[in-house]
Amino acid sequence: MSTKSSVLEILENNRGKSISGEYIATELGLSRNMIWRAIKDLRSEGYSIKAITNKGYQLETDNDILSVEGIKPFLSTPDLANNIRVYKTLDSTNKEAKIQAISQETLGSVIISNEQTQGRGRFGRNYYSPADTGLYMSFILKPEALNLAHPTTITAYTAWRVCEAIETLSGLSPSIKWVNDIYLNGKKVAGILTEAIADFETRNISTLIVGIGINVTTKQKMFPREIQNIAGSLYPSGNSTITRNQLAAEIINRMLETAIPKDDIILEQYKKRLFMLNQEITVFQGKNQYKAKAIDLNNRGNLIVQNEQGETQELSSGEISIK
Ligand code: BT5
Repeated sequence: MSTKSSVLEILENNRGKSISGEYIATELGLSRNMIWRAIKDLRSEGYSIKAITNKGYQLETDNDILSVEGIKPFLSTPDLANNIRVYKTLDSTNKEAKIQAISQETLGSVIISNEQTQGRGRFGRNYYSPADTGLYMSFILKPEALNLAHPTTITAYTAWRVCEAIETLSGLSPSIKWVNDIYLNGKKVAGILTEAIADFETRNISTLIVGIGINVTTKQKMFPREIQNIAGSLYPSGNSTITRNQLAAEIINRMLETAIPKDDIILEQYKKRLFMLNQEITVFQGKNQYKAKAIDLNNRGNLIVQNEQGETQELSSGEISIK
């Protein structure tokens, strides 16, 4: 661990409190001068650290820079931090997760980025991922460790857990649009992209990559014109009561919980937050589209709809939009 990282860990653990340079130096077995240099480096990276005479250094509470050190104090088990990698910028955390999964076969790893230059949605669509105002993370998961009857339930599981993390920290009440969108006040504030790495010989899924993108403090006018009417964020004013490190930790604690509940519990929690049941929707499937009513969710997480002729259909993927 570098000096800078060790100093940051102490400051993050004592966020908002003053810690003397002498204490930090003794704790790390380093000189006060080395601590001062680390503080200088951290400041140049954007951390606001107050130096108070006779009291020491204080990391101010409004710092919202993503880091492993900043996530760690909020983890249910500090060891989870060993599985987390945080980047300033990546093309896509899902892409990086795939590369790391293939090269290292890591289990339960989490890739997080402050920005994505080529954030991806489903069907090759883009996910707008500006720096500093969003949280972009991908989990590398092994299906056998998850013990899910249907691997497709992982998207529902993630949507539930992300909503729950947001609810717990912020008191906001997000809801879910089948299959992978999280909404707040009629705007999409988060999306989930689940991808699988399959074994060519056995055709079994060897690894699941679950990507989550959350707009945390992105202001409405920041979104590109084409998604102005669709996208929103948890704190559209830009003033957040939570940090992205806290939110990341809250999601990691839930996603990497040792005992994942059975599929029926996952779907019950997912369905509770689904906002489209009993509503008229338009189903888009490839080039076709038709009007229908969303009736129910089955035990695989498929959406049951009834078309205008009264026939019911089971949608396992494809696109739906609400009229
Ligand atoms: C999704 O796809 O919503 C999945 C998004 C997953 C993003 C995460 S970020 C971490 C990880 N790494 C990645 O590269 N991806 C994952 P989909 O349901 O296809 O929705 C895409 C559509 O959402 C776009 O066509 C836009 O209409 C809209 N959109 C794009 N960016 C958005 C944003 N930031 N917020 C809300 N809506 C957005």
